[in-house]
Amino acid sequence: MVKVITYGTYDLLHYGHIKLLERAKGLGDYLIVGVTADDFDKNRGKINVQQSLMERIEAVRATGLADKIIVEEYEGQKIDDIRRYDVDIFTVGSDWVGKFDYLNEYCKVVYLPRTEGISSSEVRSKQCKLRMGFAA
Ligand code: C2G
Repeated sequence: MVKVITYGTYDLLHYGHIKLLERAKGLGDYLIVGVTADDFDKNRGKINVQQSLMERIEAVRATGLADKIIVEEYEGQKIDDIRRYDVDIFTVGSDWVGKFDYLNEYCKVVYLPRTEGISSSEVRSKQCKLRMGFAA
C-alpha cells in the first residue's frame, strides 16, 4: 500500500485545495492530510486565517478524500509523521518547489502544479467586498 502525506491550512477550502487533494490521493492508496494548528500558522506568518482548526478539519473531512487527518503543530513534525506513519510520498503544491527537498531523505517528494487563479487570500477579499456591498 502506497501511503501519501500532504499538509496545508485549508482556510476557506476552495477548488484549488480540492484539486490538490484529489491528485495527492491519486499518487497512492492511502492519503494522510496534515492540517496546520492555529499557533503553528501564526508562527509561520499566516495571520489572516479566518476559520478555526476544527472548521478547517471539518472542511477537509467533508471532501471525503482524506483517509486520515492529523494536526501539524510544530516545526520538524513532517519528518516525525513520515516515520510514524511509514509514508512513501510527501506531496505539496508547486508554490513550495525546493522547500521540502530535504524530505527526500525520508520518502519521495512530489510537487504538484498549483491551480492558477484561486487562493484563500482571494476568497477572503471577495468575502470582504461582498460584506461591504451588503452594507452599502
Ligand atoms: N494549493 C494549490 N492551488 C491553489 C492553492 C493552494 O494547489 N490555488 C495547494 C498548496 O500548494 C498546498 C495546499 O493546496 O499544497 C494547501 O494550501 P494552503 O492551505 O495554502 O497551505 P500552505 O500554506 O501551502 O501549507 O506545513 C504547511 C504546508 O507546508 C503547506
